[in-house]
Amino acid sequence: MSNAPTTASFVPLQDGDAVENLSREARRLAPSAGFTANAVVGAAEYAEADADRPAFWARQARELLTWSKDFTQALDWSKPPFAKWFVGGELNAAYNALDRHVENGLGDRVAIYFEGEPGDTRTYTYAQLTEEVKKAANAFESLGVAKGDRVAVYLPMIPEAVITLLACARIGAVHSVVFGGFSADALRSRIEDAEAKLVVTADGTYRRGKPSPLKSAVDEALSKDGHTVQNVVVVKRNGADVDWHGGRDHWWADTVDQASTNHQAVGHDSEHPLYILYTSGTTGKPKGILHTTGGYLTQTAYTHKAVFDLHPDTDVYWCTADVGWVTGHSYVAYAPLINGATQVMYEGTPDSPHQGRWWEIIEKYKVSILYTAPTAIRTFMKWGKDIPAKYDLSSIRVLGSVGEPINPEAWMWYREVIGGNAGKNGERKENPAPIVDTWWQTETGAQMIAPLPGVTATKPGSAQVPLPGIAVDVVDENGASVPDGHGGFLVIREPWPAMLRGIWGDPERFKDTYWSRFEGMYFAGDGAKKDEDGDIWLLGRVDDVMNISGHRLSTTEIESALVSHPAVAEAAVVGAADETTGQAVVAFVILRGDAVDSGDTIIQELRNHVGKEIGPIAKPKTILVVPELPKTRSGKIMRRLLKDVAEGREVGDATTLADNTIMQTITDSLKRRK
Ligand code: 6R9
Repeated sequence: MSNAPTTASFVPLQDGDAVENLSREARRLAPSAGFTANAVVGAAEYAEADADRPAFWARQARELLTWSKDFTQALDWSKPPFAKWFVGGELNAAYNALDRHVENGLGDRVAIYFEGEPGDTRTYTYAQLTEEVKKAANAFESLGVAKGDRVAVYLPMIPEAVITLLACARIGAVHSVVFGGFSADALRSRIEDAEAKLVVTADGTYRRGKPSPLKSAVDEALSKDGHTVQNVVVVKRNGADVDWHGGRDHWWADTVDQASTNHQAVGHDSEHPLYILYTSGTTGKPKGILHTTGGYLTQTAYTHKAVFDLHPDTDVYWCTADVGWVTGHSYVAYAPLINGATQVMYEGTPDSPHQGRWWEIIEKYKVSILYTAPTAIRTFMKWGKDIPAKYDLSSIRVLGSVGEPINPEAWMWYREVIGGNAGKNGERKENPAPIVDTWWQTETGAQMIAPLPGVTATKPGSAQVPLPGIAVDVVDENGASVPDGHGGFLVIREPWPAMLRGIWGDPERFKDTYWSRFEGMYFAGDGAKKDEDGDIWLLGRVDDVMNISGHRLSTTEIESALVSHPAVAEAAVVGAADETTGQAVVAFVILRGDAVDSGDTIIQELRNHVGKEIGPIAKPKTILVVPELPKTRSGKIMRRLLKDVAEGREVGDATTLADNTIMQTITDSLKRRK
């Protein structure tokens, strides 16, 4: 492989083209002249934002949103780290996502093309979606939900998920979505922490052709006293039998579908809470990340327009993220609708009923902007390029990536095989679709680092540049900015509109977690490097947070699930490099003296136990039973050494261990088992 810089718009993928060292990756892919000429955002935005950040965002806020009361100040940063954006302004998120488009004559534009896993489809125009949201808002209000109340949402990827979120936003209720793949226990702790009044769920969904239940987990989560839930609204999705709690449970069809389509949206304060979304941190207890209205909607809408080069009248946009994750909030439920886009929503898995399902959907709806995660791309690479080659993907013009670092091989494959496909007969595009690798977090609310597709010459594997109006830096241990060519910690130096406003019910934890590591800066928890051009390369988490298929899980959370099993005395969990999922969960466990080490049986039981405690995505890929764990003199488990074992490397420096023979004991015991 050649590492010579190139400005060619397309570099074909060579067989065996492996880039072992990211810092040697030097390809540059400039946007085509045609793309740049039609781009909605140009290079001038960087200079405008640099000149006056709050003024830049104030312009975006006024252009992208309709305010029922204009704001008087762009940013109040007088009490850091608690920011207020667009002070004094009032707006309604649902009105901005729906009613105003209908009022502007766009009522017949398709808002959502829904594709269910079994093949059922539904289409909602903006006018129809507005009616559905008004009905849901009326129904929720009639069940006693008022402004400021919390609503827990435990739904699959069906239109009712978006309808529910927007209905909550319309009445000023705060939604708290819990991913449908999380267990009843995880659901209960989130319902209790947020003190939710209403739960919206479905009987179940489909997973790889099989019905998969949801309502039963809600029943289990609410089976113990001590929660605040008064009502449960249930969407009939897969027709499974469900237990029914009269008085508490209501079918969506009997409540929402019957409600009036008249509902007046009133403005809420710019800083009114919009939602809580729980995410894993370095301790066992998930954090309820709080987002508010005006700033969040401004930055999600701006980035959705600028980074995907959105032309709302012609593009068909598809973000594959589940609404249970932040990407499904910002870039499915909110930004595309605020921007008046047409989007595809798909319920199921990429291999159901066959491995070409996504490409079939893209061909069918002529998707032009696709936003997905590296783990999916690597899975498609494994399945082979012959599968997408059977479909006409010529409509695609922008490809987005999010959730974890994308390795250059996957980046080039994505660009060439998906972005370069000009028809099912193997024709190639002269200018493959540009790739935008977008770095951001649940906490940042919206994209922070990403190329602009009509401006930036992209580099395979790098998110590259902070977006206009965003001040990102890489600093050393002491908080000093590192020179180009060096690595360190990723920080954000200035407040940004979509920033989290806190951790639900825990302002101290908000300060400790994000603002105490470096004076006056937000610490993201990621390692990063500036290359010789000053472009940013993300290097993964520097804390005990793992990234499995783009989903955040904490080592501590899984360890505490493991030790809650009676057979386990101690557990240590690491994220080991994995070809497909980025990282995989590897657990080292010490069994209790009286527990019988029955080999595969106990391992299977422990995996299922973690699945029950947290959810199937948290199940360790590998569980290794060991006699000891490596600990420092202060008792801290040295996960670094376990990671060496899990990744099959020579074990690194073990001199700070309290007992430095332990690593030998562990490797010997694992060898004996093989
Ligand atoms: C949006 C989302 C956040 C963590 C973040 C980082 C990793 C996300 C990335 C990326 C490299 C990218 N991450 N996007 N790493 N390149 N383009 O994923 O939010 O679930 O909160 O995860 O994901 O480590 O800190 P969230």
